[in-house]
Amino acid sequence: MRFDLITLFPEMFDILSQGGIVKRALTKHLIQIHTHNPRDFTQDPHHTVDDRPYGGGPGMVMMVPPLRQAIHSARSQTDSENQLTVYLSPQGQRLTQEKLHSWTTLEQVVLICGRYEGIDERVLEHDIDEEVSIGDYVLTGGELPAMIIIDALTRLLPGSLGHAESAGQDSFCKGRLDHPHYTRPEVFEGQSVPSVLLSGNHQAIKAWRRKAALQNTLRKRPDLIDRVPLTAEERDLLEEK
Ligand code: 4FD
Repeated sequence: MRFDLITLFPEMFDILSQGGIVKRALTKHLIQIHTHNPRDFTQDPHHTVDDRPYGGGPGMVMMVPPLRQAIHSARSQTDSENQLTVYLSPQGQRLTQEKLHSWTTLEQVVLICGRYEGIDERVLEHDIDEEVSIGDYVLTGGELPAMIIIDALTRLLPGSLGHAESAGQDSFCKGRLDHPHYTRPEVFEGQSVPSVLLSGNHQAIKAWRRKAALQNTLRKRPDLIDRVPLTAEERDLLEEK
């Protein structure tokens, strides 16, 4: 999978190659990251990429010509038609683990990072497949949301996580939270690890984890249960002593 970032701040993405699972995926050639700066597609002496909004008001808007040229240049760099162009904005559809899963087979993901008040609406109408938001808050640019998409997608690609890791049993699989985790020491400052986890009884451990995950979900994120109602099996699990 290749990621193409349309950004006025390409240096921000250097951090991705400095460590962690994304760096490893780059080294293993599981992913590629390319940046395209709309400023490089300007002709005027000041390399203008933004302008004042028609109709007045505060702030600036990213103008069509350099932005559209940068997007077209990025998209022309692959022969594949298996591409998706995403605009990160607070007005987008909420990013979900489900949406990320549906993107894992793409050849190219083009991520448009807006600055100022956003981009000229005509780019949205003509050049963007999906407008996506990482959550209901406003940032100074789309670069951090784009990095979140790169991070979350990379860890879903086959070969990206090691043996020990694994994206299978994550939080948000099937709309339920993860179970609690414990490691050494067995007792620390009077707090002990639930004894079932030390029992070696793998069936009992599995049952405990499923119940604890469900209790976690009910307590911390009841909205997830509303969306995917309890199954008969889950009801039984909760009623056990
Ligand atoms: N919640 C998000 C995305 C971008 C952003 C921007 C219009 C501002 C938050 C378009 C206004 C882009 C998000 C840049 N802030 N800031 O995903």
